[in-house]
Amino acid sequence: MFCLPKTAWPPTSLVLLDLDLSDGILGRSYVAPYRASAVPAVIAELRDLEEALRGKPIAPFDAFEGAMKALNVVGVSGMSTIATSAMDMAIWDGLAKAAGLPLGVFLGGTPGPVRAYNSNGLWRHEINTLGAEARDLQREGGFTAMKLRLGNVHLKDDFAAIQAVRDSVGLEVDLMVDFNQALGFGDAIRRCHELDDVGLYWFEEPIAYDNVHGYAELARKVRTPLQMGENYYGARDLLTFLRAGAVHYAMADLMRIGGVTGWLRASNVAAAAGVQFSNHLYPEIAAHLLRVTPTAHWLEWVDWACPILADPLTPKDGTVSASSAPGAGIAWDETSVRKYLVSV
Ligand code: SMN
Ligand code: MG
Repeated sequence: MFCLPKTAWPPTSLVLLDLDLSDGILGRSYVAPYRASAVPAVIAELRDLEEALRGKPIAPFDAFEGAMKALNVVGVSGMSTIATSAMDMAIWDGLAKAAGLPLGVFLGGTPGPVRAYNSNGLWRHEINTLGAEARDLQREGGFTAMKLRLGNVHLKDDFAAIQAVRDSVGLEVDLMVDFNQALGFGDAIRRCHELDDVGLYWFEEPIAYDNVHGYAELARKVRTPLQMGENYYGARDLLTFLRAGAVHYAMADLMRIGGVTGWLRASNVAAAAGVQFSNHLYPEIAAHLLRVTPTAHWLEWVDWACPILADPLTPKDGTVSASSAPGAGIAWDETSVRKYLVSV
């Protein structure tokens, strides 16, 4: 297990997991718990989970249920689910490798592209540079959709940011906007109404991620679809939002939703509710999973893990296709890993 810290935003400390599933099969996954200080806790939980798996059949369902039961004494949300997700993704990777199939095919799907938006930039910073950045995001991989971060102190700066991107890439590009929980409820009502008529694709996380009633109220008041989900844990949290009519679109972060097992459960809950489902980060695995997601929506493309991957994915014509190698296609660039390696 390794940790890979970087300094610039997005601040990424990656925990890389190699799970020895016997017969020479290594299940691999990574999670990005954002802060370097969170890494030792994730690793400690992973060591517990590894101990519990020893000598047992390789069965993701049992491993997942066992982990959630064992870890609920320290709380199901947070570190427990993050570690469980990493373990789960590594097990599924190993099983698909053992079957000699790409993960998405192993799960019953077919290989192929999924439509993607470029999320590799347009952070909330200096407005003057947004136009050039947007153009670069569009060119790299032929993207026709991208995400801009809003929630500036002043509404005029949100408008200016949108204008800068539109002036640069035109109206044809689908523009998602993400507030990253920046607004209080009252301000969100005002801000979302002000921005409702400028043709944005979705409003993401305008308010605190766990304010279900706030989202439900907002969902009734805005015309631009509401999107959220990167911060909730597991299918039950998603169900809470769906039951409350609190979202128009939903997304899941593989580190919080419970890895592949959690994604399969949550995505089918979303599908039953008729809600389109996207990923948050982890595009290498999401490219497989969106092929077996009944209401598959957008793949969020980020290249954060690319520096340590031996075969990073390459977006093409605004789409991403999962690796065709057996498993999830996650292999480490060992030289690069050694360069960033930090012992914990
Ligand atoms: C985001 C937040 C934190 C880290 C990475 C990305 C953002 C997104 O909310 O949805 O891309
Ligand atoms: Mg977001």
